Amino acid sequence: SSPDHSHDTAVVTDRPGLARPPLYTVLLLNDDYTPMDFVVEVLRQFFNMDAERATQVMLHVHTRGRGVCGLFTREIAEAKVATVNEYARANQHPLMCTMEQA
Ligand code: TYC
Repeated sequence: SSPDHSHDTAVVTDRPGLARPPLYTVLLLNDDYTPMDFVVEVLRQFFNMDAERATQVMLHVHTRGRGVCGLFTREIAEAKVATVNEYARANQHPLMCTMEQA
């Protein structure tokens, strides 16, 4: 009869050096002061969203308190968070961007 390959998946796929890195969720938090237009522009500029998607995400954050901007590797997520928070502060808005392991 045929050999049983049903347990071979890990042996074939776990090639050294090719493991996928852990992913991090980058989030925007709601606040009472940052203008909606500014949040939409942040999502378009730094997360490559079109106007419709950026508006959806902004309204989700506005109504639910937080929302997902995207999934990234740790270094990219850290850079996005720092860039957004620095941009918000430079424009004197309290907008907060954070990250957590997915
Ligand atoms: N709540 C803000 C307002 O009413 C809008 C807002 C949305 C602020 C999303 C932050 O991450 C945010 N102007």
